[in-house]
Amino acid sequence: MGYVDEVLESLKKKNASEPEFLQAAEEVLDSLRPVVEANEAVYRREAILERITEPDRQIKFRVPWVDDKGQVQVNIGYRVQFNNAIGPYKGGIRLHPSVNIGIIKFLGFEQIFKNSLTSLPIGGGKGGSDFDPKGKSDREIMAFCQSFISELYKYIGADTDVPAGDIGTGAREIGYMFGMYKKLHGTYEGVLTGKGLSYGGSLARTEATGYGLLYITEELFKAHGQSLSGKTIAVSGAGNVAIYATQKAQQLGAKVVTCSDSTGWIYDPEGIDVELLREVKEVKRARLTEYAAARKSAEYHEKKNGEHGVWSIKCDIALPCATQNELDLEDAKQLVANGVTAVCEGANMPTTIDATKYLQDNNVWFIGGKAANAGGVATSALEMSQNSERLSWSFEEVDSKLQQIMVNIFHNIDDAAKRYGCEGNYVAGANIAGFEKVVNAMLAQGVC
Ligand code: NDP
Ligand code: 2IT
Repeated sequence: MGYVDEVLESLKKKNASEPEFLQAAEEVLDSLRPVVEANEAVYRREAILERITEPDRQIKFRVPWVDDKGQVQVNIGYRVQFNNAIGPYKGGIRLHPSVNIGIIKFLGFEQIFKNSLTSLPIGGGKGGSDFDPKGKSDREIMAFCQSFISELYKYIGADTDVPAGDIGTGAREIGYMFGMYKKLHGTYEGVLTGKGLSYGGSLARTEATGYGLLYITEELFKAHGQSLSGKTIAVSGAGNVAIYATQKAQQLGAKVVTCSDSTGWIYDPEGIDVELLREVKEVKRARLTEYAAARKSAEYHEKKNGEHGVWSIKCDIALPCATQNELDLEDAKQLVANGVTAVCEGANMPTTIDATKYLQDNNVWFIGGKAANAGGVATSALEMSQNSERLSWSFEEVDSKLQQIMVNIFHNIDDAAKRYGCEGNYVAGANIAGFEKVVNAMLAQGVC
């Protein structure tokens, strides 16, 4: 049995209760085969694959907080510090009832390669809690965030581990966490990114993941002699990534006709009204039924299991921007039947492995999340730079750096795929390019 298969087998035994982590590990290791085969003796001796798939450490803690009725609630908090070969651990905090250690491990593992692709000095980590922010008052959110960080603060720091937003964690939550960190630690430092602009946040961080997704998609089309102008796009999600992906797509001349949330989805043939969507989701924190109620051209569909949702709509480009495994094989077949040209992942691992293979086998250009959504964490790293030099850059400066980073990522993953004989396989290209840099650093730093 080859080295990759041995390690995958052992991972399956050791992590049987963590299907999302196993899925992420299998996707990466499978596509690293040509690199591993070319370096097998060294990687085996140095146990590179065993080391890169085992987190440096996993922190799990109790998060007690008092709700508005005076009742004490208890949630579980996690931080997985996966790999810091190329920089301090960096990755978001997910607040969602589905969060468990396997989900945080899959996200932390992917973050190693994504962060490496940005070309900036950041390692991989991720955190979160099974806390559900939906329907909570501002005071309850603050109580949770303060309790969460009052344990986590011991393990993070501007040069150690720098958390940020993810599902359920936006500027409000980061603000409450930053305030409590500052009080407990007694330092004013860039320990979190995605901060408000008046206390160390970076312009363009809010927009960065969605904008970055469109910058790389644009470069993909350019490389194939096409542009985004006039293209029809299906987006899923209605959160931070989906909103700013939609905004940038429209600026680039495409038409986004869908969005979705956890209870339903919208088909708006005249194009999504981004300002209305922002009002419904960012300000009112309401459901998409409110979008439909305010817009004549929009059809609202309740989410139903077994139906394709936004993927049933004919489009040139599909941008999954909600959550993991939201685009399965049947959805992929529907997209291909409808003539889709490209799928680029705004979310982390939104496409199942068999759906990805089906899309690739049917010549759909496919860029996975580690490359396509790297603009968010890249801009977080730019926020860290600004915090270190105690300066704030203009929106244009950050945005143009972001654009350059995404263009570079596209060419790096394209080149890596070509180097290893799998031209056009951007998933393999991203995994290989991300892996090479981290492994070189691990080898240079010895066994640690
Ligand atoms: P948000 O919390 O802002 O939005 C998530 C959106 O997805 C919401 O509209 C939510 O619906 C919807 N959704 C639908 N089904 C689910 C489900 N089962 N679980 C969670 N959400 C669901 O998160 P983001 O936009 O920040 O994140 C979206 C994806 O992008 C995630 O995979 C995240 O890991 C990834 N990502 C985020 C980055 C960032 O900078 N924020 C950077 C890189 C990747 P509802 O409105 O009903 O809650
Ligand atoms: O998945 C991701 O890359 C994020 N949620 C952003 C992480 C960050 O540190 O900005």
